[in-house]
Amino acid sequence: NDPVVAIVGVTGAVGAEFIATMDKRGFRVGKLKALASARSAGKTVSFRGKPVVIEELTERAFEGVDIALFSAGSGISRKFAPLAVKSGAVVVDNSSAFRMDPNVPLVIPEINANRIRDHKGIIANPNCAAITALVPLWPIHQKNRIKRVIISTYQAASGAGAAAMEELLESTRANLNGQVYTPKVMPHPYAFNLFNHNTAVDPETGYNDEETKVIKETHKIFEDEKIAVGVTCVRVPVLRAHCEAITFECEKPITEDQVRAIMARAPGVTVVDDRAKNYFPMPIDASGQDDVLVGRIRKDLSDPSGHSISMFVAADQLLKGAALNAVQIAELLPERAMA
Ligand code: 11C
Repeated sequence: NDPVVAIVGVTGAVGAEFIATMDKRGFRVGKLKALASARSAGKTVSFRGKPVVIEELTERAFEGVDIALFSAGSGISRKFAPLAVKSGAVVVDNSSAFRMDPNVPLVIPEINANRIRDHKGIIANPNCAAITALVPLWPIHQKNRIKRVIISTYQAASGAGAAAMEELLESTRANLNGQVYTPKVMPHPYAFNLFNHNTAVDPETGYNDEETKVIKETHKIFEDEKIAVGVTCVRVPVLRAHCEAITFECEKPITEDQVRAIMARAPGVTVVDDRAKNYFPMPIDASGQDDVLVGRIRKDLSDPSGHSISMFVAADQLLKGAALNAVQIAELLPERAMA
């Protein structure tokens, strides 16, 4: 018997990608339960060519569910994930609700798939800005420990959900038509602009929540509390796929050729690094792709000791940053093998 799979937040941008990713990867599903708020109950989503009626997310919605994929925000996860576990389901949660819980594995399969077996019902999917940086950094860290990394993000609208994507389109149209557009989703005008990531800024440290997540999640996933992480997270007017400028310093000297060779073999990475054509990772190329695109691999000239490298990466925030990573985790669940 194939597992009964529930998707919580099926009408969201990640929810739609859960369905597409399971379909694309041939993920075996006995029955799909499409769960969302009462507002969407009764509507349908299409899965493998058949309509599935959306049900309201309630406390009893998880009866008979084997695997539950959550992407409906931290509040929903905090309330309903424990209920799903109580009903016997294994939860793969996209929110930040349980990521730092020591009893919850925080998993990027290319890095720490072995942690999945430690789960006690919930496995957390990391933040997308963290996934995008860590997939390429991990194989380098394995060969030559990274002591320090500085990450600057260029984050797309998709990270803030379908409504933010719509706001980017609408406000751009309004701008081009000479109309005034009042932001509804984002805290600032989005068209032809960029701004500090739209999460709360800690009044003491000046860091926004997204930056704090990247720092903490790097330590947990790499199981290395000592790696120094500096990060600046910025929202840019791109529809889909995050980019990041990354500079890292290793314990031993490292050359760009060594990094290029490691990247060429790294799981989940495609090298896009053509200096002659000035062709490097772009969100438009990363969109719809599973891999993190890595390029602009070059010596960090600010470190004459030869221990530091800079690079530029792009990854589809809705896929590797969210739905794909979660489905990859679900594929490795023993519950699935037994079902
Ligand atoms: C963004 N990375 O682009 C966020 C979205 O911690 O899961 C996901 C937030 C999270 O805004």
